[in-house]
Amino acid sequence: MLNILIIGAGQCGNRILDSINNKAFGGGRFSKYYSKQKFPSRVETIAVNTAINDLKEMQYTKAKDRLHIPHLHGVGANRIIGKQCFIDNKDLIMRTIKERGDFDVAFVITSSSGGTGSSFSPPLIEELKNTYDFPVYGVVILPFREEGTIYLQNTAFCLKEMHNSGVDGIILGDNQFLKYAGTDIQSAYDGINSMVAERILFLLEALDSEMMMVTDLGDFKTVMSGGAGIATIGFAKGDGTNSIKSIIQQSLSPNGLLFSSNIYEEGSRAMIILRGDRKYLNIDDISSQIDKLSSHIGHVFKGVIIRNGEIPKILSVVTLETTVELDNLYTLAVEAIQMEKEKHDRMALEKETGAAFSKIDGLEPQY
Ligand SMILES: Nc1nc2c(ncn2[C@@H]2O[C@H](COP(=O)(O)OP(=O)(O)OP(=O)(O)O)[C@@H](O)[C@H]2O)c(=O)[nH]1
Ligand SMILES: [Mg+2]
Repeated sequence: MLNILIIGAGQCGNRILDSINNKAFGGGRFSKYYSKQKFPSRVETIAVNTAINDLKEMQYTKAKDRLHIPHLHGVGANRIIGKQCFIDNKDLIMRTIKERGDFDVAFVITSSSGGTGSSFSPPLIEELKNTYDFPVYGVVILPFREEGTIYLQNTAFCLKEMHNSGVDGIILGDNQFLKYAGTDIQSAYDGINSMVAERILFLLEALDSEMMMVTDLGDFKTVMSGGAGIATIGFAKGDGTNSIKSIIQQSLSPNGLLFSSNIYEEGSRAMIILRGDRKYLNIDDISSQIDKLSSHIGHVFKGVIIRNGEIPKILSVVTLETTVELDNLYTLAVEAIQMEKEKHDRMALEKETGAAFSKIDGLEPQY
């Protein structure tokens, strides 16, 4: 049995964590009080936030799993304030984690673009790596591109700092790419959170299952250590009639992935996990499809979990060697940083020259 730690930092991280607990406890509003998590592993979840309201909003996560770091109401997307706030509260956060016991693996979930989660996560991962031996993975949600310059620049710095934190791999999800998940922003968030949660749960189950063909934490580590340290997760579900080959392909297509990538061009290593009734899982078909994939991207691990009566579901974890989409995002971020800097310089100049206010220098109000 594996011991797994999942931390959700900031509002986005908290909400995805809550979605994980929703599915893990069975979904009812009160299920967290009376039912046990449906994990094969021992999973500890901790939500960290500076905004008490974000923590209160969680419905499926126990109160003891919510850690409030007192700092007004969030850090307003300011990563400098966020980083200082992490330093000031590091001991409290690390003590809370230590009290939960030993772990085999940890995941830290956050948005890249806000203030709290994006500034807490890189130093938190660094602290975990310095303190413990287990691998730590970041699960990072990228912003809608039209959300503004501050969110873009935060993303660029958050990802770079996380990459340099000693993290064992970063799994990307992208709000922009997944926005079809809902018709308005709230339903898109809910849809995306649910997609990410479902995949993480599937992954946890696969790492800790009695399988017909085994993939384990060791394989996952090998996959995640491939490529440029960036990965994404694909998922697809059969309908009982489509072939296993086509479901595998679907899980690796833009429809199945959490982040835009042509994995046949950009992929470095992969792990494909198939779950369902034996009648859908023809090993020859699976092997030939996976061999085809290996010929494009190198090594592919496969795991098969037999579930009587279940239609097939497939999870694919793919690490990327290069990513055009991330390059494009960094180009946008550089423009955003320049725009903010020019604005800053203009304001500084205006302050110096006094601009509008200086017009009344030497004048007094007349009545
Ligand atoms: N997928 C998804 N994205 C979200 C959700 N909530 C916020 N976001 C995205 O997260 C980014 C904002 O980051 P938050 O996580 O809200 O920020 P925070 O870490 O709470 O930081 P501060 O509020 O600035 O202290 C934006 O790009 C949002 O689009 C959510 O529930 N799901
Ligand atoms: Mg917030």
